[in-house]
Amino acid sequence: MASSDALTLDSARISELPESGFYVPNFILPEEEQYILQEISKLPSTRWTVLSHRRLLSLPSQLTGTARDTLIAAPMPTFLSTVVLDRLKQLSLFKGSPHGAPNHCLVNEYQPGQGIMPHEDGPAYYPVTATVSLAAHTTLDIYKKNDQGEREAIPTWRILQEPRSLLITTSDMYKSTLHGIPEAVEDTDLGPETIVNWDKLADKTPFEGGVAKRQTRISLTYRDVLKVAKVGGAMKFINKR
Ligand SMILES: O=C(O)CCC(=O)C(=O)O
Repeated sequence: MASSDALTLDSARISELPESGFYVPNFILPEEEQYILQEISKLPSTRWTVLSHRRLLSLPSQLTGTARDTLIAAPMPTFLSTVVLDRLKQLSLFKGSPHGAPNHCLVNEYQPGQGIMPHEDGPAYYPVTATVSLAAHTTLDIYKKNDQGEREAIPTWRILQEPRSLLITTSDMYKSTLHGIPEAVEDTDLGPETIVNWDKLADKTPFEGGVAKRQTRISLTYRDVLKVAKVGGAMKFINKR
């Protein structure tokens, strides 16, 4: 999406999903994607938290406090704020959030075969999540909760996220569903019957055969952390650890 294009979410709503999920293909340009990827690659490997099924960076820092729900006030790195934050502002998604904009970004890197367990984003954040995909596609499974509030065993919906796309979840979609990325080396059974945002894809060609091999994908998950502590106030958390 060129920066001169008017940004609007009207045509981006995924109508099959509960309120509200939005998919914006080509949210950033290939050169903007390359810039962000290059800046991420310059960070020392020691900054990454390596988990068994992915690695992640929590920027500007990890959440702290006993409930791990507090951000120590700090600016977002420039490579995460220019381009994406500027463009998100035009969508007015975070207008009503406590800080008026995302103040935190989780950078996840997945190798083929890696994924993330089904989960909810939870109460530490204002209920809007904006995820930009870089370098490669993935599929995201969306699970309903049953009457007991537990996750159903089988996902009800599947979203395909292309490189450079933006996925937004808010409202009921944020609060009443769980999401996860299956650990797979390729995504299969892709098509209009199985992918809820099929008609919104920028380029169906790589997926039309129904199978797409996974490649290394980096995602940027932007959120507004509700509790922010100034450095002095944050010392009490640090001293407790
Ligand atoms: O990588 C993604 O697209 C999903 C990330 C995610 O679910 C999270 O960070 O909570």
